[in-house]
Amino acid sequence: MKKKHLNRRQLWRIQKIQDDYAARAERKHDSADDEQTPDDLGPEEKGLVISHFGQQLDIEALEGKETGEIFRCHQRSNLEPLVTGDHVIWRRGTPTGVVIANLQRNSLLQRPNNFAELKPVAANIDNVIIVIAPEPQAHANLIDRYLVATENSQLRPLILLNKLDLLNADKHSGLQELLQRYSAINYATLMVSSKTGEGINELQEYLEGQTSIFVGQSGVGKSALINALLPGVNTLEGSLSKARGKGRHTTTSARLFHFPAGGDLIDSPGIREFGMWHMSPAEVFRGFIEFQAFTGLCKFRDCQHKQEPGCALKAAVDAGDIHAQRIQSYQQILQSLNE
Ligand SMILES: Nc1nc2c(ncn2[C@@H]2O[C@H](COP(=O)(O)OP(=O)(O)OP(=O)(O)O)[C@@H](O)[C@H]2O)c(=O)[nH]1
Ligand SMILES: [Mg+2]
Ligand SMILES: [Zn+2]
Repeated sequence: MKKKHLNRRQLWRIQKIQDDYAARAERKHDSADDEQTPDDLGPEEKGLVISHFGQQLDIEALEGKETGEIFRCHQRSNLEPLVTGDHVIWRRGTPTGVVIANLQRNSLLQRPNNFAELKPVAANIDNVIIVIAPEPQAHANLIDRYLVATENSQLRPLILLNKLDLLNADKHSGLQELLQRYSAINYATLMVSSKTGEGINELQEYLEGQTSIFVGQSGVGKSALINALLPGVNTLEGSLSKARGKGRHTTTSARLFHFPAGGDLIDSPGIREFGMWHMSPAEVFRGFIEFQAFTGLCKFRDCQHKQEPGCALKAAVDAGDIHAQRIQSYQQILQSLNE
């Protein structure tokens, strides 16, 4: 390769560009860490993460005369990603405060994003409300994926059928059968309509005093349910299909709301898929609660529960103790771990 000789002016320009670049990076680092000098910041206090948007967080004050008010903050860059429901130590500032520490979490719901990275969704929750509806169509495998996640995080799931007003006995008999399948293995299920209010009181009783997150496909009515449970919060719900992609109010980040009588609800963005690649085959198996009674009963220790002779799960399906669709779902998730 021909050696390139740079003249003095060219060298000077390169040096200047590099210096500018370094200075910019330094400034960026400073602003992410401490926008203000420490003197501009208030004392350390406890707060609750209500929502987060990119680099910024909405923190609710848990102390002092402004308890309950929400302040925009950024977080110290050395902290791990914070999520809705996290308890933190923060300091007020103008225009933005700073979160300087996160307190220990009791629980954490995580899910992979579109870039195959595992992201925390919400912390310190008790219940995961898996919302399904006649429209958009419910997928058993997505429900099962949520159940695997909740079973492995010691969270309590509720399978909630919303849009009961749209339920047509003939057209949606499969959906009712689907719900019965889960109540048969002792999962809590409920049918409601955020539109007519049917079942909303019962749902409220189930949720009050605890922290619950609404999850599920986009358009099933998670935000509408929160509006129905907490009139006046107005979480901006979207309208289905017609306006899809055209200013539809699809939820883009998780947000926490308080019940006046105690307890919290978290609205979360809808998803299309729930990747499970971060889980081990053993964790997936543990996520199917009705399989547990048959652990170790197959003829072969390494039974894959496919076509092997003496498979206890296969026998349970034949005896009507396990639904064939659940085994299918299990196999489908296992298969996806290798993709
Ligand atoms: N008929 C009927 N429509 C409902 C009901 N609940 C919600 N909807 C409608 O369903 C659409 C979607 O509702 P959203 O609450 O925005 O759905 P979401 O689950 O929050 O969607 P994402 O934020 O995209 O995840 C809206 O047009 C609601 O009005 C219901 O009980 N019955
Ligand atoms: Mg929503
Ligand atoms: Zn087996």
